[in-house]
Amino acid sequence: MPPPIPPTNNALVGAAYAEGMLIVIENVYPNTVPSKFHKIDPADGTILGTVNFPFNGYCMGISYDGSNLWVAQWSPVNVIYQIGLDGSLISQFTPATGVYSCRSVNVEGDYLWVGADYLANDTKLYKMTMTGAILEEYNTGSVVGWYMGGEIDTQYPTGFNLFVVDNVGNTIKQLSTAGGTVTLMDQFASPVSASDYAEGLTFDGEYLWHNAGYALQGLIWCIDDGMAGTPPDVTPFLDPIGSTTIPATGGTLEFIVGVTNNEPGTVSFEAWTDVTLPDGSIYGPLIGPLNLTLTGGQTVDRTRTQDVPAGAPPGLYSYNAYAGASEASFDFEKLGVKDKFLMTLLKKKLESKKELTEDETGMLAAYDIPVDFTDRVNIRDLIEFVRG
Ligand SMILES: [Ca+2]
Ligand SMILES: [Ca+2]
Repeated sequence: MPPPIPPTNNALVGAAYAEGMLIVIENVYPNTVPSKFHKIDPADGTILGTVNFPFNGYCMGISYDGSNLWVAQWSPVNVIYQIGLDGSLISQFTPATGVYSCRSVNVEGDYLWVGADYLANDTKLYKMTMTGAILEEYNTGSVVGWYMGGEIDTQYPTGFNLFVVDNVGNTIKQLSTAGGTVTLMDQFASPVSASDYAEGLTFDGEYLWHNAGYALQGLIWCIDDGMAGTPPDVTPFLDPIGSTTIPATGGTLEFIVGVTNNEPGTVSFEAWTDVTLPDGSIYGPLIGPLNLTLTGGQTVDRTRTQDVPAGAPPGLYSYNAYAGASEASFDFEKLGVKDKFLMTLLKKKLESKKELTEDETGMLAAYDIPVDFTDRVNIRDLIEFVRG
């Protein structure tokens, strides 16, 4: 995707992802004027808007908390700001990190993970409250040489979800903050050329986005983080009401279709139904796809009917429901003209016999009392008898 092209002396730095837009900071030279950020359409690189910061100077890291942006200013002073997407100032604090200059700011829930640089290979990582109180502090010089941008990748579990750009070695690193130390989980080379600077990093819910300082290659990169999205834990169910055997002349299936959210929180997912035909091919979707949202533990169900026309081929079908990554189904059978013919053959065969076994007597008796021969279970034995 093409980036904005910064004028001479300006540079693109940190990146965030907010409301479907890629946010990229442009530091504006010199540091006595406001820098700005671009709102970029990730589909094609179109600049949707450009907003000045409500302060002067150079920034680096930026991250979105679901409502507002958090940005680290490192020159002429080191301040962490919370600002609106319209550039309005909401809050700010001066981090108590001494000679370590805060560069990489990354929101995780109600906390900030802040990477700070003093000298190359002399860096620190802090966990801070949103008012700047330092909760955890780690020496990370042996893990990250110089923090640039970063982001929390929410597809990875807490403690293993911080990705940062390291200017020393030009790499993107996945850090572990679990167990009271910061260690390197994984790393890969930044695609930014050595003559440029690997700068911003953000996460759109599925992929990482990464940009260069001077845009020398004319690209912003979308990078697979190696983690696929996990569908929500939901269970669809199907319960037929009444017969699941459809006469040769056609009929109607009636059933309850529903889904249970097994997760404690609200989830959204797609749900639909279809039918597997006797030849194995799929017909449908019949219901949906519907975009459903269920609260934690919620079950919804509906009674529905499905017409099966006379022209539907005879044989064994299954009616299927899908929700999230799960599936439920029940079998039903469409009888054909052949089945009627078998019944007639059977009756003739039985009537022509002089002596009948007990079973055969029972079968013939079945013709004198009303039996639901549209229920395939009632005729399966009879068919085998005729064939035998
Ligand atoms: Ca970021
Ligand atoms: Ca992913």
